[in-house]
Amino acid sequence: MISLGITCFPTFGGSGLIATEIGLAMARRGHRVHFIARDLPVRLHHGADENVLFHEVTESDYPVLQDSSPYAIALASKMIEVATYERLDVLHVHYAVPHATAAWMAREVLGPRAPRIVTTLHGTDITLVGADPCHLPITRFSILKSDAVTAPSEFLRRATWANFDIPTDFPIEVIPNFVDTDAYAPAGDRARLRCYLPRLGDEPVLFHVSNFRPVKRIGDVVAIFAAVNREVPCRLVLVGDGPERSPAERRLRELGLHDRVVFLGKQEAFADLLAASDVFLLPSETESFGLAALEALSCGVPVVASDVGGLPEVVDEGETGFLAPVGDVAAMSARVLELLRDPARRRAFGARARARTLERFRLEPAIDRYEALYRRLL
Ligand code: GMT
Repeated sequence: MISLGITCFPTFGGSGLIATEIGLAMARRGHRVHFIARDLPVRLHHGADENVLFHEVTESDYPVLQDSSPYAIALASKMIEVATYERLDVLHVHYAVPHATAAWMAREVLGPRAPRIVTTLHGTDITLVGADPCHLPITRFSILKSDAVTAPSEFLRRATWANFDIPTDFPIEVIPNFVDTDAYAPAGDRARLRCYLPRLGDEPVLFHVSNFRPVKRIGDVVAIFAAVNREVPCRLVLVGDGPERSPAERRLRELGLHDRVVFLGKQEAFADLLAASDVFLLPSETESFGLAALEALSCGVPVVASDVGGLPEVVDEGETGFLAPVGDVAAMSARVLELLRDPARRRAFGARARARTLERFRLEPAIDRYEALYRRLL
């Protein structure tokens, strides 16, 4: 039995979902799992499994610290406490910034009693935040000090070596992200879509899921939908929330399209709605992997996305979806129309998407690889 600590951001995002699924799967395999986070991770239903425990990182609010709450220090202290009381064997942190740094601090304090540190990189820690000169030296150091480092795509492995000037013989294991193929399955529920989209007849439905940050290019989602809708009347469902939601809602109203669109906000249970849709849109500026696209493919829904980052490792161009240069709204709209105008082709893409997800991105084989990694370190 491995005593495993897991730290992640409890936000509506792929890294937290992946961390949670790893923890829950390890608990099902009889290991003891301790989540150490600021809040209960999304989709962690605490209490559902006696092998899963949650430890909240609490931060003190001292006036002298002004607006800067020292999260990394509070986290490191909690890691030390949990590692000591629960005799952690492995501490698996998701995101280099600042989680790998906090884990390194904890290890320095714990000395020989310290757990082994596994760092999984997810994207913005490498391409944006960590690569920012004000974070770069400590991010690089924390990556190099981890006992093992993993990345969800070949793209992110190469970006880590390049952005941090790390020699390519420094091992970074690529363990692709995965999806629960039972939860994300082609069994769609068009009737439930109708609850959100009144008067939805046979019109096709486009779908998008994200945290609505600028990197997701929500403006392109709106522009693609508007262009497609001019040719083939359709609907748009958006799941998630974030800073770009308001501008998108405003734009859709300006275009007079708001009654063809529904914003569901942050939702956990949308797989049946996704599976009942026709095309998934992900025109991001960058994605280390694109877990939302994988969830769509698992549901048998073709993806039209940017040809960037790790997306070509997830979406097979011309077979399970289409990829176009970042910002090329015209090309993406044309690809969506191709799929909508040829339902047989769309279904063939969907069937291949499901088959390839089952071949390459199932949960259990990925968990086998994480478990093997933990055992190797011990
Ligand atoms: O995309 C985001 O802004 C959320 C972020 C996260 O924290 O989950 O996503 C990153 O990690 C996911 C899980 O590995 C990947 O699927 C996303 O592609 C990656 N996002 C970016 O690289 C922008």
